[in-house]
Amino acid sequence: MQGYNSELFLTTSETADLLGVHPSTVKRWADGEGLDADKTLGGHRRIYLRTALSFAEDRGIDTFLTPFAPFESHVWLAMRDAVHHEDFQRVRSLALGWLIRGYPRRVTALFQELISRPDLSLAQVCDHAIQPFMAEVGAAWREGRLRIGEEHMASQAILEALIQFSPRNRLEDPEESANGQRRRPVAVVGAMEGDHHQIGSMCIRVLLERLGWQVFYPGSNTPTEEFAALQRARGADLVCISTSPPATGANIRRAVELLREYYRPSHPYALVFGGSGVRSEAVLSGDLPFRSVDLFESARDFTDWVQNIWGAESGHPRMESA
Ligand code: B12
Repeated sequence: MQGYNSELFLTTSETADLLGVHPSTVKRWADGEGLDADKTLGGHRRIYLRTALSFAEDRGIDTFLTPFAPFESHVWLAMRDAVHHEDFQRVRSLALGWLIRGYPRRVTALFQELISRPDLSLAQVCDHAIQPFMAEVGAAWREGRLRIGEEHMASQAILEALIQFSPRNRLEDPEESANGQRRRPVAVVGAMEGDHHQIGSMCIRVLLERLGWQVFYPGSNTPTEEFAALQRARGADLVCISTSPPATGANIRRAVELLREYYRPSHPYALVFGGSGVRSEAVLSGDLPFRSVDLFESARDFTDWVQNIWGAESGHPRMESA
């Protein structure tokens, strides 16, 4: 067969994933039930993406690519790089192109698709797709390739993609509401006073929610006193404060000093600062009352910490992987 190794020829199991059926169903369809397939020299079936999509359309099967028409093949390749090679370059250039051409809803849909993939962790998507994509958006704006309105649209598109995965937007889990005794760990997550960047803290909010935490989210530019008040009012086990540049070590130290004044041993909690604004000079020493104080630059390191140290120490049931 001609060009069977082209990037747009799918294996039987890739076709099955796309069409939401078992690979044996794809084989049956390919063996005389209307799905055209080529064979490799080794005898393996290969199905051209377009063929699979028009077959799906004929049978009324919706695929994850349906909302992206006419860019199905671009999205297919971008998702394949992301899922199989942890390479998000195609995702980012596709999203940037859509932004420039005025299709922010497609950007939201693309990131939603990434976030919903069971084979990618949310931390991976935040650190390797969302963070570098927004950095590219910032660079494109500085170079004059994007207008400020488009930068705002990019932020909005990403925030919308993330918020879809907040449990408040899902149906209540009946088992959870019926079973009042099992207390979920509680966190307060927001961005530091004076910091209007919201996406980093939103990543951490959704990540913790996925791990089974109950999260109170005051948003960006949250006064330090507000973090303290919310922690006490909600009995939070963890307070996470996001900082972006140009936040400095001095800002973090000031926040720690203030939180120390408000700290009550009757309401113990761990304190975490995170984001591209954390700096090693902010390393805190001395006798601090918090259960712990940590700094993280990435969502991945934070997730490992939450799962390996915090989860075990607090005695909460083992949480599912984010
Ligand atoms: C979008 C954006 C904005 C938007 C924010 C919109 C919104 N609703 O959030 C708006 C337009 C409001 C904005 C404003 C400003 N911005 Co701005 N902004 C950006 C941009 C392009 C993207 C930031 C972003 O969302 N990144 C995506 C998230 C996911 O990345 P992240 O925050 O780093 O989070 C990741 C990690 O750090 C970590 N993380 C983050 N938080 C936390 C928290 C915890 C607890 C943990 C564990 C981990 C963690 O996990 C995340 C996933 O990997 C960056 C460019 C860049 N290179 O980052 C500039 C950037 C951050 N902004 C910058 C500047 C200068 C400003 C302004 C001062 C501009 C101005 N002159 O008005 C103001 C500041 C306002 C303020 N006081 O905060 C500079 C900072 C430079 C510096 N060194 O000082 C940057 C770097 C752009 C640049 N190169 O000039 N900005």
